[in-house]
Amino acid sequence: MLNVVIFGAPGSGKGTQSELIIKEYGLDHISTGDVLRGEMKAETELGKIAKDYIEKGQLVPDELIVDMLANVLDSKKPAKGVIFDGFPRTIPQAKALKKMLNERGTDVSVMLNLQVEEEELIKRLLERGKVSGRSDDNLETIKSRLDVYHTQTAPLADYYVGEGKHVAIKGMGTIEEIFDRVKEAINNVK
Ligand code: B4P
Repeated sequence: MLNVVIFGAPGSGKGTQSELIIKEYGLDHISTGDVLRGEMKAETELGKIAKDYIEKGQLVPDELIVDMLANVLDSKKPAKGVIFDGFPRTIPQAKALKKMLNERGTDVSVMLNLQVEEEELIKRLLERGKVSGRSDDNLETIKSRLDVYHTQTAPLADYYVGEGKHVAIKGMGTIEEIFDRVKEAINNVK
């Protein structure tokens, strides 16, 4: 099984690179952001709770996300492996993911850390906001998302360095240039 965690600040290209990885390697895709937006659209209990957090640029509480992820993982029954996009975002989520995968006889193969300058992140998200209709792609929310990223999510890089799974990827440049770097990193662990 090839299990890839794609990691980075909001707007770093996680969703964008995930789509290319899925095509190239035939992995199943789990994006916690997409699942949450689906729940919000369907106005489920989880969706209503998530909406409050997402619109403030905050993380949805770990317990909710971990339960949600376990359900999605069981419904997929992945054949080749999974790309985890936007999960984990905190150390408790990373530990929960390890446990979930170990219980299913597998583990994280590699964590790709997309590194993009702050100014570029803001530019990309504001640009996306013009067409996405996403309630969190506005300047005020983007700034809180970046704060949350620095305080709660960025420390996860060290966790994966400790696990021997961390690979830094320069996330500036064209989508194709970045994907070449991503493929090189994945092919090294395959
Ligand atoms: P996500 O849906 O994961 O969204 P994201 O981090 O904003 O976006 P992503 O990184 O995938 O976007 P991309 O760069 O591809 O999360 C949304 C919210 O959900 C979170 O804030 C949080 O509240 C909640 N949430 C999700 N997961 C959670 C978890 N595990 N725990 C708790 N809460 C959770 O794309 C950005 C834009 O850049 C696009 O328009 C793209 O076209 C463009 N772009 C990409 N690469 C480019 C390049 N090389 N050059 C120019 N533009 C590029």
